Amino acid sequence: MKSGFVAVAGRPNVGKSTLVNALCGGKVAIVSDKPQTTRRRIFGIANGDGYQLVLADLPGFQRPRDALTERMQHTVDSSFEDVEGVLFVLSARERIGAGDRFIAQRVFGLDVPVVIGLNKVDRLKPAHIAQQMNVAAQLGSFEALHPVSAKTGDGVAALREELVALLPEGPLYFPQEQRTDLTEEVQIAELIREKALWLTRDEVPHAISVEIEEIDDRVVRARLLVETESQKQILVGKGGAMIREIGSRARPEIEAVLGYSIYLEVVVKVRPRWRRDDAMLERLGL
Ligand SMILES: Nc1nc2c(ncn2[C@@H]2O[C@H](COP(=O)(O)OP(=O)(O)OP(=O)(O)O)[C@@H](O)[C@H]2O)c(=O)[nH]1
Ligand SMILES: [Mg+2]
Repeated sequence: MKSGFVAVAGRPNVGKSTLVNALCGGKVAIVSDKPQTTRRRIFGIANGDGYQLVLADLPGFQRPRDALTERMQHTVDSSFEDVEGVLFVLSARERIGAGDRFIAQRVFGLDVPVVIGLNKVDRLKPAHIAQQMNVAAQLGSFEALHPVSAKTGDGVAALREELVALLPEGPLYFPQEQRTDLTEEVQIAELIREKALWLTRDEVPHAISVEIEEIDDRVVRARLLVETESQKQILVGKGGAMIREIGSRARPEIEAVLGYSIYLEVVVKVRPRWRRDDAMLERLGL
């Protein structure tokens, strides 16, 4: 049995979580088109013939601006211990620049192999992909470089094999039917936040958090927290249209997590400056 942990690093929004989901063969982490979607470390577990690959999906590297982003960056910094390697994710759709070089300094300075995943190559011209591969190759002395599309699945199997090859002989760290270390409660809160992220923009996504009040065999009650009254109005929407939309998108996925039908109640609450409130962040598990 080969097993072990691989940390997934990269700038915000390059597709780390989408790629973790693709490597695990199912949804582990929520994904959105807004940066800073991932706020905590999430283990995504890929089980296969004779191996267990545990991927640590992480927040994107960033300069902290408040207590929340400080905690997020701390999570990133402390997640490189006891890993067998790093999957360094880049976006082929963007200029590979200073932000990536900053992360490269950190990950290539660790004493473990670094595999580069050049993501989002779908619908790019081969010449452009080749050019981005050249730029990526200059970031540091990598173990392997894989152009992939987390979206279409192109190159994902080869990347998975590469990562599995880094693993030593080891035990099963998680039961084989388990795909993530997140509790059901956190998975549900994340699914509600995901739907709210896709439907909002500008500063609103960053101000959203979700707290679960109650889960039983019929009902899930959740609170969607925002920082201001105007953000609340946006999330409630005209006559409650927005919050209903969030609920109806989240409910089927929550039911898939729980394995039974529920009534979902989501209310929007204002919690001024929760992102700077350490006690509140503790309570949210961030
Ligand atoms: N075209 C394309 N889009 C992708 C691909 N992978 C991810 N995306 C999109 O990129 C955006 C960001 O994806 P995420 O997986 O949330 O990115 P992330 O790196 O985890 O972002 P943070 O958690 O905020 O750091 C989403 O809109 C995804 O749909 C890909 O292979 N191709
Ligand atoms: Mg993410």
